[in-house]
Amino acid sequence: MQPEEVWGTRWTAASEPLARRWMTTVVNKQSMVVLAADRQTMAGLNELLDDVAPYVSALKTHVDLVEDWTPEAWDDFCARAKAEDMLVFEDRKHGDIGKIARDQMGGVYDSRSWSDLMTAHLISGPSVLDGMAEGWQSVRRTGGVLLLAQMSSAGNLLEIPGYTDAVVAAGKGHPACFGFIGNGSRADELAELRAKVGDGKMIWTPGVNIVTGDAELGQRYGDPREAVLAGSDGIIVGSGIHRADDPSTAAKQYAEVSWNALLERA
Ligand code: S5P
Repeated sequence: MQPEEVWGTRWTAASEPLARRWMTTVVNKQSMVVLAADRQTMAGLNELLDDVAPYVSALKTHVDLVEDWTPEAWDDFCARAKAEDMLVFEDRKHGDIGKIARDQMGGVYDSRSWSDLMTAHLISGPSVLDGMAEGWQSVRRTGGVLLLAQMSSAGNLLEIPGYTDAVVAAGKGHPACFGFIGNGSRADELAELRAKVGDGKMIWTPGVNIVTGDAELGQRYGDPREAVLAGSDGIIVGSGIHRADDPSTAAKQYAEVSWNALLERA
């Protein structure tokens, strides 16, 4: 199938190269799965990648939770993910002023050199988008920011009236904004976010699991099919895959659920 057939108006409206790259990979791999690879050792991460690579279209990392991190091991891990046609997405949740966010993309982890995508809160204002764009430019790369417009955790302050609207207004027309993080655990709220965003930007959703309901430390889970039908363009799945008895089978299942929902939406 061609991406245009599967993605419809989203393909036409979201014409930036990274968005097109994502939508093409989803069609090639028949999977909207963004793997939240929240394991704490390099061996655990590499084993996970071996198990699930065919069913995952993007790899989401938290580089600072890895206990035995080294630049060499990390470069190797990212290279392996990229060879499997995955976008590498560091979930850094930047929130400082633009010039500091830019410089934090250097430092020990040097995330500007290996990440294709990165998260940010807009709490400090739109300079974070400009600063992060400069971060990638400084190593002659282009990346995309996913702005936190909603969160999956109970009691999060992004629910305060007006916040989500302000994030969408700032990100919608900004070239460095790849899209938004929406709340996958509440399909009705997600559908409202999609209406505000329109078709021009991606929405990726954490807080999805085949087992729905309240979970550890305030996390909430909704159904992945419902999230896609409500407008999600990428389902972020962590423990549903990396803590499963058989991560490969679990990843395959999430891939199938997401792909079938995307075809149903088309
Ligand atoms: O609102 C959010 C935003 C994010 S990016 N809620 C989240 O859970 N996340 C991330 O998604 C979180 O940092 C974690 O890496 C992943 C969810 O993991 P799971 O194990 O609950 O599926």
